[in-house]
Amino acid sequence: MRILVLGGDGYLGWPTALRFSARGHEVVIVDNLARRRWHLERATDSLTPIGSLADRIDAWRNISGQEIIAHIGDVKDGEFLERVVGEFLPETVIHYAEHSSAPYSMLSRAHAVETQTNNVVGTLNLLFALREHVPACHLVKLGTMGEYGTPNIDIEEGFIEIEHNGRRDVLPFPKMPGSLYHLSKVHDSHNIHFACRTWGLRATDLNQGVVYGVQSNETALDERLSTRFDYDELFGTALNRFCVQAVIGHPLTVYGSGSQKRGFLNLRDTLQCVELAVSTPAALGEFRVFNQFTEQFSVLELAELVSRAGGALGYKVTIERYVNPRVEAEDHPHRGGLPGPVRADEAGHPSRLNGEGHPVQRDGLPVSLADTGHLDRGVGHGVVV
Ligand code: NAD
Ligand code: USQ
Repeated sequence: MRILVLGGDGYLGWPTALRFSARGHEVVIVDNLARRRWHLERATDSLTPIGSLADRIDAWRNISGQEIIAHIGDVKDGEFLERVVGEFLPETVIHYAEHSSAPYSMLSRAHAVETQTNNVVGTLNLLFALREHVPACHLVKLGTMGEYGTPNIDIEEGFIEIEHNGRRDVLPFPKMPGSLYHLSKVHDSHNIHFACRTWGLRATDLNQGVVYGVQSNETALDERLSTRFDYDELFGTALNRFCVQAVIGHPLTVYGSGSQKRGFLNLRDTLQCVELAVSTPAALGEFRVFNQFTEQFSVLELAELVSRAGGALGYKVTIERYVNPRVEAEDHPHRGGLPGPVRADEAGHPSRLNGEGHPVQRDGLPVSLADTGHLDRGVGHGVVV
Protein backbone atom coordinates (compact mmCIF):
# COMPACT_ATOMS: atom_id res chain seq x y z
CA MET A 1 0.00 0.00 0.00
CA ARG A 2 1.17 3.58 -0.64
CA ILE A 3 1.18 5.32 2.76
CA LEU A 4 1.90 9.00 3.32
CA VAL A 5 2.97 9.82 6.89
CA LEU A 6 2.59 13.54 7.62
CA GLY A 7 4.75 14.54 10.60
CA GLY A 8 6.97 11.48 10.08
CA ASP A 9 9.95 13.02 11.91
CA GLY A 10 8.02 13.24 15.19
CA TYR A 11 7.69 11.15 18.35
CA LEU A 12 4.82 9.07 16.93
CA GLY A 13 5.36 9.66 13.21
CA TRP A 14 8.87 8.18 12.93
CA PRO A 15 8.05 4.82 14.58
CA THR A 16 4.86 4.73 12.46
CA ALA A 17 6.85 5.18 9.25
CA LEU A 18 9.23 2.41 10.35
CA ARG A 19 6.37 0.05 11.24
CA PHE A 20 4.66 0.35 7.84
CA SER A 21 7.97 0.21 5.98
CA ALA A 22 8.89 -2.95 7.93
CA ARG A 23 5.61 -4.48 6.78
CA GLY A 24 6.64 -3.86 3.16
CA HIS A 25 4.46 -0.82 2.41
CA GLU A 26 5.67 2.07 0.27
CA VAL A 27 6.18 4.91 2.77
CA VAL A 28 6.63 8.62 2.08
CA ILE A 29 7.18 11.11 4.91
CA VAL A 30 6.37 14.82 4.96
CA ASP A 31 7.73 16.97 7.79
CA ASN A 32 8.85 20.60 8.05
CA LEU A 33 11.10 19.79 11.07
CA ALA A 34 9.18 22.38 13.11
CA ARG A 35 9.34 20.25 16.24
CA ARG A 36 13.15 20.37 16.16
CA ARG A 37 13.02 24.17 15.72
CA TRP A 38 10.63 24.62 18.66
CA HIS A 39 13.13 22.83 20.91
CA LEU A 40 16.05 24.88 19.58
CA GLU A 41 14.12 28.06 20.41
CA ARG A 42 13.59 26.89 24.00
CA ALA A 43 17.00 25.24 24.49
CA THR A 44 15.40 21.88 25.26
CA ASP A 45 16.12 18.61 23.51
CA SER A 46 15.17 14.99 23.10
CA LEU A 47 16.74 12.68 25.67
CA THR A 48 17.29 10.06 22.98
CA PRO A 49 20.11 11.06 20.65
CA ILE A 50 18.08 11.37 17.44
CA GLY A 51 19.94 11.84 14.18
CA SER A 52 18.77 14.04 11.32
CA LEU A 53 15.84 12.65 9.37
CA ALA A 54 18.19 11.87 6.46
CA ASP A 55 20.57 9.93 8.75
CA ARG A 56 17.70 7.96 10.27
CA ILE A 57 16.40 7.06 6.83
CA ASP A 58 19.92 5.96 5.76
CA ALA A 59 20.20 3.83 8.90
CA TRP A 60 16.82 2.22 8.17
CA ARG A 61 17.89 1.44 4.59
CA ASN A 62 21.10 -0.20 5.87
CA ILE A 63 19.30 -2.22 8.53
CA SER A 64 16.13 -3.26 6.70
CA GLY A 65 16.91 -2.83 3.01
CA GLN A 66 13.71 -0.75 2.79
CA GLU A 67 13.49 2.74 1.32
CA ILE A 68 11.56 5.60 2.95
CA ILE A 69 11.24 8.79 0.91
CA ALA A 70 11.07 12.12 2.78
CA HIS A 71 9.86 15.52 1.61
CA ILE A 72 10.82 18.43 3.83
CA GLY A 73 7.96 20.89 3.62
CA ASP A 74 5.07 22.52 5.43
CA VAL A 75 1.52 21.19 5.23
CA LYS A 76 0.41 24.82 5.64
CA ASP A 77 1.78 25.27 2.12
CA GLY A 78 -1.22 23.98 0.16
CA GLU A 79 0.56 23.88 -3.22
CA PHE A 80 3.46 21.86 -1.82
CA LEU A 81 1.08 19.38 -0.21
CA GLU A 82 -1.00 19.08 -3.39
CA ARG A 83 2.18 18.30 -5.33
CA VAL A 84 3.22 15.55 -2.93
CA VAL A 85 -0.28 14.01 -2.81
CA GLY A 86 -0.76 14.36 -6.58
CA GLU A 87 2.56 12.65 -7.36
CA PHE A 88 2.50 9.86 -4.76
CA LEU A 89 -1.26 9.17 -4.94
CA PRO A 90 -1.42 7.67 -1.42
CA GLU A 91 -3.97 5.00 -0.56
CA THR A 92 -3.67 5.94 3.13
CA VAL A 93 -2.57 9.19 4.75
CA ILE A 94 -1.62 9.11 8.44
CA HIS A 95 -1.70 12.68 9.69
CA TYR A 96 0.45 13.62 12.70
CA ALA A 97 1.82 16.91 11.31
CA GLU A 98 0.52 19.22 13.98
CA HIS A 99 1.67 21.23 16.93
CA SER A 100 1.20 18.78 19.77
CA SER A 101 1.72 20.75 22.98
CA ALA A 102 -1.20 22.01 25.08
CA PRO A 103 0.93 24.18 27.43
CA TYR A 104 2.77 25.75 24.44
CA SER A 105 -0.55 26.86 22.94
CA MET A 106 -1.40 28.65 26.19
CA LEU A 107 1.86 30.66 26.54
CA SER A 108 0.75 33.80 24.66
CA ARG A 109 -1.39 35.12 21.83
CA ALA A 110 1.41 34.37 19.36
CA HIS A 111 1.76 30.76 20.54
CA ALA A 112 -2.01 30.21 20.38
CA VAL A 113 -2.23 31.68 16.87
CA GLU A 114 0.75 29.61 15.73
CA THR A 115 -0.75 26.40 17.11
CA GLN A 116 -4.23 26.88 15.73
CA THR A 117 -3.04 28.17 12.34
CA ASN A 118 -0.60 25.32 11.97
CA ASN A 119 -3.08 22.61 12.83
CA VAL A 120 -6.29 23.87 11.27
CA VAL A 121 -4.76 25.20 8.04
CA GLY A 122 -2.58 22.10 7.53
CA THR A 123 -5.56 19.77 7.92
CA LEU A 124 -7.75 21.90 5.64
CA ASN A 125 -5.04 21.86 2.96
CA LEU A 126 -4.87 18.10 3.28
CA LEU A 127 -8.64 17.69 2.85
CA PHE A 128 -8.57 19.72 -0.37
CA ALA A 129 -5.54 17.80 -1.69
CA LEU A 130 -7.33 14.50 -1.02
CA ARG A 131 -10.54 15.70 -2.66
CA GLU A 132 -8.62 16.85 -5.72
CA HIS A 133 -6.27 13.90 -6.26
CA VAL A 134 -7.28 10.80 -4.25
CA PRO A 135 -10.88 11.04 -2.99
CA ALA A 136 -10.92 7.32 -2.10
CA CYS A 137 -7.78 7.58 0.06
CA HIS A 138 -8.29 6.69 3.74
CA LEU A 139 -7.29 9.51 6.10
CA VAL A 140 -6.16 8.34 9.55
CA LYS A 141 -5.93 11.44 11.72
CA LEU A 142 -4.51 11.67 15.22
CA GLY A 143 -7.10 13.40 17.31
CA THR A 144 -6.93 13.42 21.08
CA MET A 145 -9.01 12.43 24.11
CA GLY A 146 -8.66 15.99 25.40
CA GLU A 147 -11.04 17.19 22.67
CA TYR A 148 -13.88 16.05 24.92
CA GLY A 149 -12.71 17.91 28.01
CA THR A 150 -13.95 16.64 31.37
CA PRO A 151 -17.77 16.46 31.25
CA ASN A 152 -19.82 14.98 34.07
CA ILE A 153 -21.16 12.19 31.80
CA ASP A 154 -19.60 9.14 30.12
CA ILE A 155 -17.64 10.06 27.01
CA GLU A 156 -18.81 8.22 23.91
CA GLU A 157 -16.78 7.59 20.76
CA GLY A 158 -17.31 10.75 18.73
CA PHE A 159 -21.11 10.75 18.64
CA ILE A 160 -24.04 10.69 21.05
CA GLU A 161 -27.75 9.99 20.53
CA ILE A 162 -29.77 12.97 21.77
CA GLU A 163 -33.52 13.36 22.24
CA HIS A 164 -34.73 16.96 22.12
CA ASN A 165 -38.34 18.19 22.02
CA GLY A 166 -39.56 14.74 21.03
CA ARG A 167 -37.06 14.13 18.21
CA ARG A 168 -33.88 12.00 18.20
CA ASP A 169 -30.64 12.32 16.32
CA VAL A 170 -27.07 11.04 16.52
CA LEU A 171 -24.85 14.12 16.75
CA PRO A 172 -21.17 14.84 17.39
CA PHE A 173 -20.39 14.44 21.09
CA PRO A 174 -20.21 17.92 22.72
CA LYS A 175 -16.62 19.06 23.15
CA MET A 176 -15.24 21.41 25.79
CA PRO A 177 -11.46 21.06 25.73
CA GLY A 178 -9.11 22.63 28.25
CA SER A 179 -6.50 24.21 25.98
CA LEU A 180 -6.26 26.11 22.70
CA TYR A 181 -4.19 23.23 21.32
CA HIS A 182 -6.97 20.76 22.11
CA LEU A 183 -9.45 23.20 20.53
CA SER A 184 -7.43 23.12 17.31
CA LYS A 185 -8.03 19.37 17.22
CA VAL A 186 -11.77 19.94 17.70
CA HIS A 187 -11.78 22.28 14.70
CA ASP A 188 -9.91 19.61 12.70
CA SER A 189 -12.46 16.97 13.64
CA HIS A 190 -15.33 19.18 12.50
CA ASN A 191 -13.58 19.97 9.20
CA ILE A 192 -12.83 16.29 8.54
CA HIS A 193 -16.40 15.30 9.40
CA PHE A 194 -17.61 17.97 6.97
CA ALA A 195 -15.35 16.67 4.19
CA CYS A 196 -16.69 13.12 4.68
CA ARG A 197 -20.34 14.24 4.78
CA THR A 198 -20.09 16.72 1.95
CA TRP A 199 -17.42 15.41 -0.41
CA GLY A 200 -17.59 11.69 0.36
CA LEU A 201 -14.03 11.40 1.73
CA ARG A 202 -13.28 8.61 4.24
CA ALA A 203 -11.56 9.20 7.57
CA THR A 204 -10.78 7.69 10.95
CA ASP A 205 -10.17 10.08 13.84
CA LEU A 206 -8.11 8.38 16.56
CA ASN A 207 -8.70 10.15 19.86
CA GLN A 208 -5.71 8.85 21.75
CA GLY A 209 -4.89 9.48 25.38
CA VAL A 210 -1.46 10.52 26.64
CA VAL A 211 1.22 8.35 24.98
CA TYR A 212 4.27 7.15 26.91
CA GLY A 213 7.26 4.95 26.18
CA VAL A 214 10.55 5.09 24.35
CA GLN A 215 10.66 2.10 22.05
CA SER A 216 8.76 0.29 19.32
CA ASN A 217 9.85 -3.06 17.86
CA GLU A 218 11.59 -1.26 15.00
CA THR A 219 13.26 1.61 16.93
CA ALA A 220 14.67 -1.00 19.34
CA LEU A 221 16.65 -2.60 16.47
CA ASP A 222 19.37 0.06 16.51
CA GLU A 223 20.10 3.26 18.45
CA ARG A 224 20.19 5.20 15.17
CA LEU A 225 16.48 4.44 14.75
CA SER A 226 15.45 6.00 18.08
CA THR A 227 12.43 8.21 18.19
CA ARG A 228 12.52 11.47 20.12
CA PHE A 229 11.76 11.40 23.85
CA ASP A 230 11.15 14.68 25.66
CA TYR A 231 10.84 15.50 29.32
CA ASP A 232 10.69 19.32 29.39
CA GLU A 233 7.59 21.04 30.76
CA LEU A 234 6.13 21.92 27.35
CA PHE A 235 6.64 18.83 25.23
CA GLY A 236 7.30 16.10 27.79
CA THR A 237 4.09 14.24 28.66
CA ALA A 238 3.25 13.19 32.22
CA LEU A 239 4.36 9.57 32.36
CA ASN A 240 7.47 10.12 30.24
CA ARG A 241 8.44 12.98 32.58
CA PHE A 242 7.77 10.89 35.68
CA CYS A 243 9.99 8.08 34.32
CA VAL A 244 12.88 10.50 33.72
CA GLN A 245 12.34 12.18 37.10
CA ALA A 246 12.37 8.78 38.83
CA VAL A 247 15.64 7.84 37.16
CA ILE A 248 17.49 11.10 37.93
CA GLY A 249 16.17 11.45 41.49
CA HIS A 250 14.00 14.53 40.85
CA PRO A 251 10.67 14.56 42.75
CA LEU A 252 7.79 13.52 40.51
CA THR A 253 6.07 16.79 39.56
CA VAL A 254 2.38 16.23 40.31
CA TYR A 255 0.41 19.35 39.37
CA GLY A 256 -2.27 20.51 41.81
CA SER A 257 -4.14 17.85 43.75
CA GLY A 258 -3.18 15.24 41.15
CA SER A 259 -6.78 14.02 41.03
CA GLN A 260 -7.18 14.96 37.34
CA LYS A 261 -7.66 11.76 35.31
CA ARG A 262 -6.27 10.88 31.91
CA GLY A 263 -6.25 7.86 29.63
CA PHE A 264 -2.76 6.49 28.87
CA LEU A 265 -1.32 4.19 26.24
CA ASN A 266 2.07 2.83 25.33
CA LEU A 267 3.79 3.95 22.13
CA ARG A 268 3.60 0.33 20.94
CA ASP A 269 -0.18 0.50 21.35
CA THR A 270 -0.40 3.74 19.36
CA LEU A 271 1.22 1.87 16.50
CA GLN A 272 -1.12 -1.08 16.92
CA CYS A 273 -4.15 1.24 16.93
CA VAL A 274 -2.97 2.93 13.75
CA GLU A 275 -2.27 -0.42 12.05
CA LEU A 276 -5.74 -1.69 12.97
CA ALA A 277 -7.34 1.46 11.58
CA VAL A 278 -5.31 1.30 8.36
CA SER A 279 -6.05 -2.37 7.75
CA THR A 280 -9.84 -1.91 8.15
CA PRO A 281 -10.54 1.46 6.52
CA ALA A 282 -13.62 3.62 6.92
CA ALA A 283 -16.20 3.35 4.14
CA LEU A 284 -16.43 6.09 1.52
CA GLY A 285 -18.23 9.05 3.10
CA GLU A 286 -17.73 7.66 6.62
CA PHE A 287 -16.17 9.60 9.48
CA ARG A 288 -15.22 7.11 12.23
CA VAL A 289 -14.04 8.06 15.69
CA PHE A 290 -12.24 5.76 18.11
CA ASN A 291 -11.18 6.61 21.66
CA GLN A 292 -7.88 4.91 22.37
CA PHE A 293 -6.04 4.25 25.60
CA THR A 294 -5.34 1.16 27.63
CA GLU A 295 -6.07 2.49 31.12
CA GLN A 296 -7.17 5.53 33.01
CA PHE A 297 -5.39 6.96 36.06
CA SER A 298 -5.35 10.13 38.07
CA VAL A 299 -2.00 11.90 37.84
CA LEU A 300 -1.33 11.11 41.51
CA GLU A 301 -2.11 7.41 41.00
CA LEU A 302 0.28 7.44 38.09
CA ALA A 303 3.03 9.02 40.20
CA GLU A 304 2.47 6.35 42.86
CA LEU A 305 2.77 3.61 40.23
CA VAL A 306 6.03 5.10 38.98
CA SER A 307 7.27 5.38 42.54
CA ARG A 308 6.56 1.66 43.18
CA ALA A 309 7.95 0.47 39.85
CA GLY A 310 11.02 2.73 40.27
CA GLY A 311 11.57 1.44 43.81
CA ALA A 312 11.52 -2.13 42.51
CA LEU A 313 14.24 -1.18 40.02
CA GLY A 314 16.37 0.35 42.80
CA TYR A 315 15.55 4.05 42.29
CA LYS A 316 14.69 6.28 45.28
CA VAL A 317 11.53 8.04 44.10
CA THR A 318 9.74 10.92 45.84
CA ILE A 319 6.48 12.64 44.85
CA GLU A 320 5.88 16.37 45.24
CA ARG A 321 2.76 18.43 44.57
CA TYR A 322 3.32 21.69 42.71
CA VAL A 323 0.93 24.61 42.20
CA ASN A 324 -0.82 23.63 38.97
CA PRO A 325 0.60 25.80 36.16
CA ARG A 326 -2.42 24.85 34.02
CA VAL A 327 -6.03 25.94 34.29
CA GLU A 328 -7.76 22.57 34.31
CA ALA A 329 -10.46 20.73 36.23
CA GLU A 330 -8.89 18.49 38.85
CA ASP A 331 -12.00 16.87 40.29
CA HIS A 332 -14.12 15.19 37.67
CA PRO A 333 -15.53 11.69 37.25
CA HIS A 334 -14.12 10.83 33.85
CA ARG A 335 -11.61 11.90 31.35
CA GLY A 336 -11.01 8.90 29.28
CA GLY A 337 -14.59 7.73 29.15
CA LEU A 338 -14.69 4.16 27.95
CA PRO A 339 -11.42 2.52 26.90
CA GLY A 340 -11.24 1.88 23.19
CA PRO A 341 -9.69 -0.56 20.76
CA VAL A 342 -6.43 -1.37 22.53
CA ARG A 343 -7.07 -1.76 26.21
CA ALA A 344 -6.33 -3.64 29.37
CA ASP A 345 -7.89 -7.08 29.06
CA GLU A 346 -10.24 -6.63 32.02
CA ALA A 347 -12.14 -3.71 30.39
CA GLY A 348 -15.38 -4.81 28.81
CA HIS A 349 -16.26 -2.05 26.37
CA PRO A 350 -17.25 -3.52 23.00
CA SER A 351 -15.39 -2.02 20.10
CA ARG A 352 -15.29 -2.63 16.39
CA LEU A 353 -11.50 -2.84 16.40
CA ASN A 354 -9.73 -4.92 18.96
CA GLY A 355 -6.13 -5.37 19.99
CA GLU A 356 -3.80 -6.55 22.74
CA GLY A 357 -2.68 -3.66 24.94
CA HIS A 358 0.44 -3.12 27.05
CA PRO A 359 -1.16 -2.10 30.36
CA VAL A 360 0.81 0.39 32.42
CA GLN A 361 0.88 -1.89 35.45
CA ARG A 362 2.04 -4.97 33.58
CA ASP A 363 4.75 -4.64 30.95
CA GLY A 364 4.22 -0.98 29.96
CA LEU A 365 5.64 0.94 32.89
CA PRO A 366 8.54 -1.28 34.04
CA VAL A 367 9.78 -1.60 30.45
CA SER A 368 9.45 2.13 29.94
CA LEU A 369 11.30 2.90 33.16
CA ALA A 370 14.07 0.47 32.28
CA ASP A 371 14.35 2.02 28.80
CA THR A 372 14.55 5.47 30.39
CA GLY A 373 17.17 4.20 32.83
CA HIS A 374 19.42 3.28 29.89
CA LEU A 375 19.19 6.90 28.78
CA ASP A 376 20.05 8.62 32.04
CA ARG A 377 23.56 9.42 30.85
CA GLY A 378 21.91 11.93 28.51
CA VAL A 379 19.97 14.07 31.01
CA GLY A 380 21.96 17.27 30.80
CA HIS A 381 19.71 20.18 31.62
CA GLY A 382 17.45 19.14 34.47
CA VAL A 383 13.69 18.82 34.54
CA VAL A 384 11.83 22.11 34.53
CA VAL A 385 8.66 22.09 36.61
P1 NAD B 1 5.52 15.61 17.42
O1 NAD B 1 5.62 17.07 17.58
O2 NAD B 1 6.67 14.79 17.87
O3 NAD B 1 5.19 15.23 15.90
C1 NAD B 1 4.60 16.10 14.99
C2 NAD B 1 5.50 16.19 13.76
O4 NAD B 1 4.83 16.99 12.79
C3 NAD B 1 6.84 16.88 14.08
O5 NAD B 1 7.91 16.14 13.53
C4 NAD B 1 6.71 18.25 13.41
O6 NAD B 1 7.94 18.75 12.94
C5 NAD B 1 5.72 17.96 12.29
N1 NAD B 1 4.91 19.13 11.91
C6 NAD B 1 4.23 19.97 12.73
N2 NAD B 1 3.63 20.92 12.01
C7 NAD B 1 3.92 20.66 10.72
C8 NAD B 1 3.60 21.32 9.49
N3 NAD B 1 2.87 22.42 9.47
N4 NAD B 1 4.06 20.79 8.32
C9 NAD B 1 4.83 19.66 8.33
N5 NAD B 1 5.18 19.03 9.46
C10 NAD B 1 4.72 19.52 10.63
O7 NAD B 1 4.20 15.17 18.19
P2 NAD B 1 3.65 13.72 18.54
O8 NAD B 1 3.66 13.58 20.01
O9 NAD B 1 4.30 12.71 17.67
O10 NAD B 1 2.14 13.90 18.11
C11 NAD B 1 1.73 13.66 16.76
C12 NAD B 1 0.22 13.85 16.65
O11 NAD B 1 -0.43 12.97 17.56
C13 NAD B 1 -0.25 15.26 17.01
O12 NAD B 1 -1.29 15.59 16.11
C14 NAD B 1 -0.80 15.12 18.41
O13 NAD B 1 -1.85 16.03 18.59
C15 NAD B 1 -1.32 13.69 18.40
N6 NAD B 1 -1.35 13.05 19.72
C16 NAD B 1 -0.20 12.90 20.46
C17 NAD B 1 -0.25 12.29 21.71
C18 NAD B 1 0.99 12.13 22.58
O14 NAD B 1 0.83 11.85 23.79
N7 NAD B 1 2.19 12.28 22.04
C19 NAD B 1 -1.48 11.82 22.20
C20 NAD B 1 -2.63 11.97 21.42
C21 NAD B 1 -2.54 12.58 20.17
N1 USQ C 1 0.93 16.80 34.57
C1 USQ C 1 1.47 16.77 35.86
N2 USQ C 1 2.82 16.89 35.97
C2 USQ C 1 3.66 17.02 34.90
C3 USQ C 1 3.10 17.02 33.60
C4 USQ C 1 1.73 16.92 33.47
O1 USQ C 1 0.75 16.66 36.85
O2 USQ C 1 4.87 17.10 35.10
C5 USQ C 1 -0.52 16.66 34.42
C6 USQ C 1 -1.16 17.82 33.67
O3 USQ C 1 -1.52 18.86 34.55
C7 USQ C 1 -2.36 17.13 33.04
C8 USQ C 1 -1.91 15.69 32.81
O4 USQ C 1 -0.75 15.52 33.63
O5 USQ C 1 -3.43 17.11 33.92
C9 USQ C 1 -1.56 15.38 31.38
O6 USQ C 1 -0.60 16.31 30.91
P1 USQ C 1 0.40 15.91 29.72
O7 USQ C 1 1.38 17.03 29.57
O8 USQ C 1 0.93 14.56 29.91
O9 USQ C 1 -0.61 15.78 28.49
P2 USQ C 1 -1.42 16.87 27.68
O10 USQ C 1 -0.97 18.25 27.92
O11 USQ C 1 -2.87 16.58 27.91
O12 USQ C 1 -1.03 16.51 26.18
C10 USQ C 1 -0.52 15.24 25.77
C11 USQ C 1 0.14 15.41 24.41
C12 USQ C 1 -0.90 15.84 23.40
C13 USQ C 1 -2.06 14.86 23.41
C14 USQ C 1 -2.64 14.66 24.81
C15 USQ C 1 -3.63 13.51 24.91
O13 USQ C 1 1.18 16.38 24.50
O14 USQ C 1 -0.30 15.90 22.11
O15 USQ C 1 -3.06 15.35 22.58
O16 USQ C 1 -1.56 14.28 25.71
S1 USQ C 1 -4.98 13.90 25.98
O17 USQ C 1 -4.46 14.49 27.22
O18 USQ C 1 -5.70 12.69 26.26
O19 USQ C 1 -5.79 14.87 25.28
